[in-house]
Amino acid sequence: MGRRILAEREARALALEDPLTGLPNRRQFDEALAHAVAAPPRAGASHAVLALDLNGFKKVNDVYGHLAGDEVLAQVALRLRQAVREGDLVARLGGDEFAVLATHIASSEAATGVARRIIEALEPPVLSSQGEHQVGAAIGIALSPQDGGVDEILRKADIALYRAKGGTSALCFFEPAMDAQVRERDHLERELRAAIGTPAMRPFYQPLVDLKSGTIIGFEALARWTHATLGEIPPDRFITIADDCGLIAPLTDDLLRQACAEAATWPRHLSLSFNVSPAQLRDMGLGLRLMGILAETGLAPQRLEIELTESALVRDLDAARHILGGIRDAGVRIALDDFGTGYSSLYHLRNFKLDKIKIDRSFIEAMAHDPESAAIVKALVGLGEGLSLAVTAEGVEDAEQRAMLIAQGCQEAQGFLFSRAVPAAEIPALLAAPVQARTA
Ligand code: G
Ligand code: G
Ligand code: MN
Repeated sequence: MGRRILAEREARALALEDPLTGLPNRRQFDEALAHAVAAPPRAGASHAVLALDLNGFKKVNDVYGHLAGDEVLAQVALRLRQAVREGDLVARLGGDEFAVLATHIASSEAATGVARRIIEALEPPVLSSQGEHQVGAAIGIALSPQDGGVDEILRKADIALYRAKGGTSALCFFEPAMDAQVRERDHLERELRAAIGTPAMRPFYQPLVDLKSGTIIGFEALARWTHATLGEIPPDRFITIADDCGLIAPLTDDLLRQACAEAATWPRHLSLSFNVSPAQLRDMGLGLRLMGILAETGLAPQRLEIELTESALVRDLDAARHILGGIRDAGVRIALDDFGTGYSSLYHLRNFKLDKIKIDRSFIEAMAHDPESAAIVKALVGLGEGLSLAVTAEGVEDAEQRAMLIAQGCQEAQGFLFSRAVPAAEIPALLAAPVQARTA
């Protein structure tokens, strides 16, 4: 064979093949898919596209290095190829994303069968030169012709994959309703991007109260987004979106700047509590930006308290330790939010030198009629005393709860009994109101 022909053949292979795994690449996958869709299956049968994404692959790269990551990908490629039928195409689309084209599948059950075989094939740990790695997979499935044409089908398998990753089942079929949801989410994401830095996005403030005296000791900033046509969008929803799409840092900086500037105008004994989302505890720049905002707004670090959930700490202990250590040294306090719903581990209380626990409102709500919840609240108050941690009861809604908490020695609380979160303009009135309003 001539040199030129060899070189051409090699160039073509390179253009269609992923060099790391030897699998077909996206281009070859697209060609094969177009080819398959052009030759429709028998009546009742389908071509199935399975979009696949590894779980925990980023961790392999981060912890064991890219070489180990490469080895794992090569092993996974091998297992995928063994798990599918002769004639099915396994491609690597990039990173830890793979796709399978299984043609002439008799039924959706048969597509499920293919997906299950793949999931099972990836269950045993994968070996690299650095050790064993557990990498499962999530799979989204779309079918041709049911789910649309060539340019629709992989996108729809991806939508189903996204659902599978967020859900409890590792495998998920595309459904038309998902398309609408994805569009709605995409719309919200764009609107969120536009809202950051405008008056539509601002913190409200809910007071923290000294239970016995009824005096206000600080405020928790709670994000509020008022959309011109969609109305109030709940923070749970837009914080999740911001976390997912890389907007959490600009959103937090904006809210924190507003809240710190506001808090700097309050009487000096009042503190500001601010929620930091789980995704942010991997953001190594967080500490510096936070210190910058304090300096810029003139709020003393001692007046700021950061609220975290335990799941955030646990996800990446070292990163959390690094980020929190720095701001804590500067005098910022750290509180563990929603305590009792996550790991509730004493290890984290000790290891992170936390300043406060906030007892989740589910315990406060249940306390009056459920002796076990009451016992847990009591135990947490005792724990706080023993470890010199402040304890705040969240979600106090009535006088009975308030009385029980006082009887158990709890000192601080928050909840609708005292006030909802209010806009900054209403804070002076709250501060001026007689304490009886919060002790009756
Ligand atoms: O404010 P509530 O009204 O609905 O808030 C719901 C959830 O959203 C709570 O868990 C709260 O911690 C979270 N949240 C509210 N404001 C913020 C914020 O500014 N940043 C982050 N990360 N979470 C917030
Ligand atoms: O997770 P985090 O503790 O940051 O959440 C604060 C959330 O609790 C906000 O959604 C706030 O509106 C809500 N909240 C504050 N006080 C009460 C209360 O007394 N009852 C209820 N049900 N929710 C409350
Ligand atoms: Mn909170």
